[in-house]
Amino acid sequence: TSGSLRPLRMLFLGAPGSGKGTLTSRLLRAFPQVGSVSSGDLLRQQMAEKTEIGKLAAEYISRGELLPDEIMTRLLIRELDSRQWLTSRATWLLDGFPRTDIQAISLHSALKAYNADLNLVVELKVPESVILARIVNRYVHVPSGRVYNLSYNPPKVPGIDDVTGEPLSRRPDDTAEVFQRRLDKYHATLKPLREYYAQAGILKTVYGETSNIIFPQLEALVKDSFAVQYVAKQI
Ligand code: G5P
Ligand code: MG
Repeated sequence: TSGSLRPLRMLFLGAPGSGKGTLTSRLLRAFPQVGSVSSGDLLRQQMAEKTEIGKLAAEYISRGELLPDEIMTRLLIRELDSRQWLTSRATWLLDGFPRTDIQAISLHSALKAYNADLNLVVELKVPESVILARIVNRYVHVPSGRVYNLSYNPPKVPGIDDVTGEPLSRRPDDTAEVFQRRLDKYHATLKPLREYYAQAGILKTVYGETSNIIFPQLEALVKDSFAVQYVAKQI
């Protein structure tokens, strides 16, 4: 029975452009009790508000570099805390954090105290040629983190967010040069992170050239093993 199943606390691992944001939105529609936080979206919101972290983030992000581990860990734990998600009953999904083994270890020690550790890590594997073709067409709505692609999921009105009617923008780190650096960074930091979660016995991998192919695999991983309400038909 669902009574013996655990609440979902999941991390998405995947290269820049692999579809973490896109698949997060789809998962939240299928599993409406689950909440999500994207570290990149948090940083872009701080940048828009021109906070101290936002100013720092702008420098790192524009170069395609990762921000220091301590800063990211503090930011994300503060965010989880402010949403009252540091409890063993909470069910949530993280996109983009932890992304180094040091961040993983820090998050683990913080969550242990609340008996609220991660219990599923899903690595997205999408061919690099496919990813590169997507990025030139990406538009984002910064306040919500919603992502669009001019060919795959275009906004109803060009340049305008479907939900709020506010303007969309391009990401400053989506230029060919910076994007390549982000991909290289990802591959350089992935191995120890992946090993850490494989050791913990919670790492799963899904493969596919499109989010439509990946999504059902993801849905199955969550539906069968976690106590979360499932909405089969999505509009
Ligand atoms: P972010 O914001 O975490 P990345 O680099 O991890 O950025 P990104 O670029 O946001 O990841 P994504 O979320 O995996 O990619 O992909 P997405 O936006 O959903 O999809 C990409 C595009 O493809 C979209 O246009 C989408 O519509 C389209 N698409 C999706 N599926 C399909 C499909 O099937 N077909 C087609 N044709 N298109 C599709 O991090 C940014 C920066 O913040 C800092 C770093 O500087 C980082 O570079 N940062 C951190 N630094 C240190 N530690 C951390 N933990 C940090 N987190 C963030
Ligand atoms: Mg994203």
